[in-house]
Amino acid sequence: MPLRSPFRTSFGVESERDVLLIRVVTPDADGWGECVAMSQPLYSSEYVDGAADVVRRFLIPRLLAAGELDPQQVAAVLEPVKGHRMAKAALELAVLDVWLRERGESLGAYLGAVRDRVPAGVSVGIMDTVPELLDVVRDFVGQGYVRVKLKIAPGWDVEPVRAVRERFGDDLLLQVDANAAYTLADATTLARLDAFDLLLIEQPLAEDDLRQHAELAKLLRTPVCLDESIESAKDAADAIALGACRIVNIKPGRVGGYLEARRIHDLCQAHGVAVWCGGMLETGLGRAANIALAALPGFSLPGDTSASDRYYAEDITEPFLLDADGCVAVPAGPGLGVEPVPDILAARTTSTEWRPA
Ligand code: OSB
Ligand code: MG
Repeated sequence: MPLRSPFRTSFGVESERDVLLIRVVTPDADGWGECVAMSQPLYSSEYVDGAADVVRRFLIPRLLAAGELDPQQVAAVLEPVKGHRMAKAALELAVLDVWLRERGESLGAYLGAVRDRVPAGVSVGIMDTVPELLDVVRDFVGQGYVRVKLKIAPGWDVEPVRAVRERFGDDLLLQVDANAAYTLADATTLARLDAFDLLLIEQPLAEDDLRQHAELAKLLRTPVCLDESIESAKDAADAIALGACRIVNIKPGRVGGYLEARRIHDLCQAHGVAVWCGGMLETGLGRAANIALAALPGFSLPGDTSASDRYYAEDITEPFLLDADGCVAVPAGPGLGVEPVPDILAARTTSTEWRPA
């Protein structure tokens, strides 16, 4: 899937999205799951070819050997396989989707959604120059996005953030995401961001630096939010107990699925910790599921749940659109509530494998 424009973060540049989809077929329905693993293991250790391999060789065989099962049992069946949460999440979502479609229930209703639309934020990559960044942010604000997230990295932090805050004013909901690019030794630089009234700073330090995030949090006024560090509800419980974050970015792929994502939501809600729904440049399939999750009551901050055209000139589903209030609609149909457009999917497909039960 070619991206409309290259997406640059502290860990690399993405110009296209190599998407692994899983389709589960039963006599009554088809179910879809999207794997969020990227082409290279730079955001986390998973990568798309590795995900395809573990799904093919270890996950599907275990699932088929388990016989008839409900989606709630998928994670337990796959649990002996270590890691590979993005691969597991895709498989669980496909099973959950087909099960819900058979029952005529939407994913949002199943998960406990309390809204029929959710406010959309936008994640803005690192640019070559500040004027270029200001143009891009101006376009997104003009389109109606209710919150802007700037990717930062050492050398691209205080100045771009200052420029955006000065240009767009104090009312713009603004936050930053470092994708683990700093160390505790950078605390004084990061503290300079306190001047710009940011909603949060996302994942400033390495994924395994929970204790150091707790130390950093004491040195910053800006709330620390964790992304890469949180791979499970257990991680979220530890992070909260340590004081490592006040906010959690919930990405279902990163935590092994939508059911674990809901457990993190419930845990954070009980602790008064705000959550929001992250994204991984999903197509309409993964996007539909993220938007359903973002409609749960604890999602009190706008997510990276942008409209399809922020990423793709042509999505593989009917595109998600931004409404006049900067929101996207939660799909109401059975399961994900959207499906691939056959011709578009066929044109984008580079390979398929079929595993009979
Ligand atoms: O860290 O949130 C991140 C995209 C790919 C990998 C990691 C991240 C992101 C984003 C974009 O920030 C979120 C989106 O709009 O899908
Ligand atoms: Mg992030």
